[in-house]
Amino acid sequence: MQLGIIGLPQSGKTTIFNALTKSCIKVGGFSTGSKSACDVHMGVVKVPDPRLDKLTAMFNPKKKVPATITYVDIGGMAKGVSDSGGLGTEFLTQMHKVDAMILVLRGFAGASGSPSPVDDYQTIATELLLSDLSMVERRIERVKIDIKKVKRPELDKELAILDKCRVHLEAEKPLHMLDLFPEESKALRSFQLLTEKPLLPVLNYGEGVDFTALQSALSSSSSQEATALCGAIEMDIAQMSDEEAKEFLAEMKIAEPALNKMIRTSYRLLGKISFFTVGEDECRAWTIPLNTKAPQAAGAIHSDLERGFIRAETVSYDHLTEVGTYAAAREKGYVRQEGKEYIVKDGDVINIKFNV
Ligand SMILES: Nc1nc2c(ncn2[C@@H]2O[C@H](COP(=O)(O)OP(=O)(O)O)[C@@H](O)[C@H]2O)c(=O)[nH]1
Ligand SMILES: [Mg+2]
Repeated sequence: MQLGIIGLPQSGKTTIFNALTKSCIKVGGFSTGSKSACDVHMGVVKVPDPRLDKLTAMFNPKKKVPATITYVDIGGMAKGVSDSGGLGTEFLTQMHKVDAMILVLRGFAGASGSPSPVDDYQTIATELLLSDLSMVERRIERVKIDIKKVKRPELDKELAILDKCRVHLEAEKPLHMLDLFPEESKALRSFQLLTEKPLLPVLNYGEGVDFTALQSALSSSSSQEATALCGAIEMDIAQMSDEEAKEFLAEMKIAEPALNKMIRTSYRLLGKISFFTVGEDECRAWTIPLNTKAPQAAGAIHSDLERGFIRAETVSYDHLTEVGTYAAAREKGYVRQEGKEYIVKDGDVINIKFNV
């Protein structure tokens, strides 16, 4: 899973990226997103999950492998970019690779004045919409020309989908809110439109700012829960040793870094869940979309497991940890044999039986 970090210049994208990935990339620099790949930073982050920690303590494996998210710090968003020649190519290339975007909104007093996260949210949302709209309009023109030359049913279908998108975008609604048939979304994917991806607002607040007021205004205007964190503090915490961080958090009376919450929120908002595999070699968390059937979940581990799937020996995390050992779970009848139609639940501990 890849998440892009976007936002206006100087909103704290690189600061948050550093905090997430424990990197030390220079903050305060300007990036245009158009010149070179150097403007783009990429890092892999382990998803904090206390359940995996507990399973690891139970099975004492050689290795613990958490789920991961790749974060990409993408500069290059600014007001008016979509009419002044469009978004940079490097920006677009990166955006097409991500599953969703985190939109960082400045919630601290900066060089460009007092914070206005709601306006900034609207500005970016509009830029993304306009970029898609111009892409769709250009495509429509092309298809119309092609239709005049040859008669192909696919072209008519494509035109119908594009028109549906155009109407939706003109009503200022992002494409991820458009109801489409599966084959329509599949066709749409090849156009690589930006508003098709979920956009998660994150308020980056500073000292002396009433962030609860900003956060609730933001949540209502973006019609989804906005995460709030203080990028500067998070970056400091990320650069401390584990010991120091623990002390600091206790002093500040914070249960855990706000970043952890942001990581989990993004996981949930993207409709992802985790299942686990356990054993002496490794305990591991795997990421799958909500409502995935057992064979496809097995495919997340290896394609052979999907191809040769026989059944999934399954026990829920709660049941397993309630009794403390796999043998006890079996004795209690908590271990189930699930077939091809089983829908994997968040926290399932699974052992795939397969034959290839
Ligand atoms: N007060 C305050 N300043 C911040 C915070 N996060 C970032 N900054 C500052 O804002 C400036 C821009 O940060 P940067 O991460 O480079 O923003 P980017 O352009 O979006 O990548 C830098 O001078 C940061 O030190 C924060 O939470 N509070
Ligand atoms: Mg930056």
